[in-house]
Amino acid sequence: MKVPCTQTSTSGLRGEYEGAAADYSVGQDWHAYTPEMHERWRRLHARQSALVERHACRSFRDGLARLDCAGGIPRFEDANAILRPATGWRLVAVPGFIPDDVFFDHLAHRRFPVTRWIREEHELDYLVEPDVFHDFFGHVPMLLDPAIADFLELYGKAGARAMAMGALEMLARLYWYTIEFGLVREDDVLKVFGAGIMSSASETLHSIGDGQVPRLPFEPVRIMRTGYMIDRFQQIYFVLESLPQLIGELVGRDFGPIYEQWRAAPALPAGQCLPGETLIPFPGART
Ligand code: HBI
Ligand code: FE
Repeated sequence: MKVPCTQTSTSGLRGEYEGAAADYSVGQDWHAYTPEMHERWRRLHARQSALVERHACRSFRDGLARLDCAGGIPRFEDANAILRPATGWRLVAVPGFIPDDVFFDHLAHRRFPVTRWIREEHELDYLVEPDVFHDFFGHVPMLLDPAIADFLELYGKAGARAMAMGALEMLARLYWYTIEFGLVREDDVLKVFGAGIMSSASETLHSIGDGQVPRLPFEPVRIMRTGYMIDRFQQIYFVLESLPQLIGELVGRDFGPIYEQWRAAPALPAGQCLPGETLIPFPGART
């Protein structure tokens, strides 16, 4: 089933939205977490850290170590004491998925919205909505990387214009294939930096270990044209040569003409390569 890639209303979502502020922020209410919830976090953390050790990029591993959050669901204010002096970012608790414009405004001001609820026992590997494990474990370590910190602010600032130009989907794809499902090459080895991969054990192994799935070099316009699905493994991945490449190729670039050229065009199917495209070689690939 194909699921639309941007959510415009909070109805049908799991969080408790009543009582949230106009910017959708809420208190984390850390004391409301039960011992079972903390235990679930510890298990998720233990399982993912083992994979991270082998497959995550250096920045993610360093960031995760600095956050020291193996023992239970972390207090956002403790993370803020580390984030703020490092890259100027701050976490705000939210009830779950929030409207695009509100999400962009937070990012534009270096505030990262983190969902406060934790997934249920039967959905340990992957769920479609973000929960505290995805948002915190997947995203927050990368907020300590200066290139990602700058990219996310830029993304937030680009949001209003993309919406005004009817090109939100194009911008959302850029986020999806980098911040959520991005790979980076380090010492000629494929490493993971996307939060959507990092918070799913099976997608971690698929993204770097599957010999069949196409992997293309990072190219912003190609990405903005590429569709995606939110409820299955990705059918294509894009690979950065370094994290600073993300910001290097986008700062100062005018997205307006790109939006105008492509916004009415149908999305390229995710699994399909274009003539002349060269795949990133995969060591174990069968041809
Ligand atoms: N809200 N909490 C939360 N997390 C997201 O990743 C998120 C969101 N609202 C909008 C959104 N993402 C995307 O649709 C935009 O990046 C386009
Ligand atoms: Fe996410």
